[in-house]
Amino acid sequence: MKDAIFEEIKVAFNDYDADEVLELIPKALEEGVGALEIMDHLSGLLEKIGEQFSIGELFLPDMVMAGDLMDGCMQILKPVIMDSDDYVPSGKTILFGMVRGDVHDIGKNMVKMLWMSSGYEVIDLGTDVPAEAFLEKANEVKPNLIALSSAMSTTVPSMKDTIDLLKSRGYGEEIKIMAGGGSANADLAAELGASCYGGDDAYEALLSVKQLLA
Ligand code: B12
Repeated sequence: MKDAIFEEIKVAFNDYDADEVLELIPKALEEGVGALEIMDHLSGLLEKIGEQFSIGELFLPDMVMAGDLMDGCMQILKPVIMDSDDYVPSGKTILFGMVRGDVHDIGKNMVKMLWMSSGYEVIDLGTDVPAEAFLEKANEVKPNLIALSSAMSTTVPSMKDTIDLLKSRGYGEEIKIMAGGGSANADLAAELGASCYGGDDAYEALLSVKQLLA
């Protein structure tokens, strides 16, 4: 059952057939497929489109259409995920954003959604956030954690600049700095001087935060 509907979603997604995809998502939910599983499936489809872009089989407009379509899907999945049994206000605040130069926000929004649905307050600075803006907001709100996301290898230097600036002002000790996003991994996070790597996907990001802010 799940395989069949996932295949239908895949075909419609790859055709950028928004009407069809946006009908299939609620249908999958009705059939009992979990919202997180659907989100995972859609992420895989996006990743494939990214791979085809990188080898010149697809082009920028494809990524734009796929990104818009994913946004539409997330609008349907968001209330389901936010209506989580896991919700217990934690009283903990996470300062979050995409580093300077990076406008990808689908992954960040997924992570944010899972954190919020588990009771964390997330202050989302959005995309293309300069290091100084992270510092200014951190000084203002004194978060329990600062989480940085970078989707591209080209914005890794921005992540480094942000970590350097934050550490020069005392962050990274008591208030940890977490690195994540498509271009990050555990080795890179250590190399950049982050306090930790938050994980490969939104679910791992949630587990890391639960552990870190327990
Ligand atoms: C959709 C898309 C776009 C859309 C973005 C729309 C949007 N609103 O986000 C648009 C069209 C705008 C776009 C633009 C560009 N893109 Co683009 N894009 C993608 C694509 C296909 C999907 C990204 C995505 O949403 N993935 C799905 C999400 C769920 O995955 P994710 O972001 O990795 O997030 C997950 C994890 O990383 C993790 N996570 C995320 N953040 C954090 C943070 C923390 C703390 C933690 C713990 C975890 C975590 O959890 C998330 C959920 O599971 C990727 C391909 C790919 N492999 O990802 C390319 C990709 C990222 N783009 C790429 C490129 C090159 C570009 C452009 C430069 C293209 C151009 N020539 O203009 C521009 C750059 C714009 C900019 N300045 O940022 C390259 C980057 C290559 C590189 N250098 O690393 C990729 C990898 C495609 C490729 N294979 O070549 N893109």
